[in-house]
Amino acid sequence: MRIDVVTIFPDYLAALDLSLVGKARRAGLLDLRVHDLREWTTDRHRTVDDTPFGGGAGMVMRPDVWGRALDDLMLETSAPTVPAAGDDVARGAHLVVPTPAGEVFTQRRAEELATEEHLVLACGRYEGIDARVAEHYRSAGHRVSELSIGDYVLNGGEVAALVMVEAVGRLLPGVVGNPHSLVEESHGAAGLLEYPVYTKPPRWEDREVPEVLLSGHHARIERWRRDQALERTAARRPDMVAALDPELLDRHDREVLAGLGWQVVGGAADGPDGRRSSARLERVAE
Ligand code: JEE
Repeated sequence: MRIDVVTIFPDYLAALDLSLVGKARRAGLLDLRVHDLREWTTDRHRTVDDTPFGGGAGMVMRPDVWGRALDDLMLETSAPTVPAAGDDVARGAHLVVPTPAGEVFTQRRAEELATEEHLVLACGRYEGIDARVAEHYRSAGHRVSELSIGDYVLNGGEVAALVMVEAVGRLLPGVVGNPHSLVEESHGAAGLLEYPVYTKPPRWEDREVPEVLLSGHHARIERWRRDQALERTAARRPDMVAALDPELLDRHDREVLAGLGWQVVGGAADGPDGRRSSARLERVAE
């Protein structure tokens, strides 16, 4: 996979030389290039921003500078063709624009982006990038994703780009040494938080590792971990419990969740007018 990152702070992306992503680059699995947007300026002051039309605080990044940069980088691989309605052919690079106004970047989005041959990440600063840039590349037939890494405000797109490159990079074939870890993750993606993990020493600061983990009883360990995952998820992420598919819960799971105030409702002829409703988890009032 090739990833181009464009930013006015290329040094911010230096962390991508390290660790897993750095290893993937050295192994030739990831061709990652970081570019300084100012290389595409034409004036003496290397200006990338201007005042917002309509007024308001702050500055906005100019579309002409971004257009020169992205034309160079997005057309470098397969040229885009304006697709016919319903056409789904490859359209050159996929443009990713981190923005606080974007759709949320999730593991699913990371998995989708990991299937692309070429990503271009456009890191904005100030109040962001002139809105015509995303529109233009979309109408030119490129895939364009405006994505936010979460509900908090950053000063620019660089940290979000780091997050996205790391999340996508580790999904590339051959990057994570042990593909078993990725298989376990996609099980975890069945909708629960991870169970707690422990290592040596077995006693530390008067705290013991839970006895069951030292027992060697594989089935009991599995059940204990599942219970811990259910308890954690109920305590920390009730939204994830509500989104669980009850079909994937065994009787013991349901008992644990009932003890935490969650019950399975529906799934029988108990919808409005006696119609069958789909089963779901609901918090019971206490
Ligand atoms: C890209 C510039 C700074 C700060 C206006 C009005 C927005 C832009 N999860 C995420 N948080 N922040 C970003 C992100 C921030 C960026 C840029 C990404 C480019 N900035 C900036 C404030 C505002 N605010 C009130 O609502 C919030 C605009 C991001 C991602 N991905």
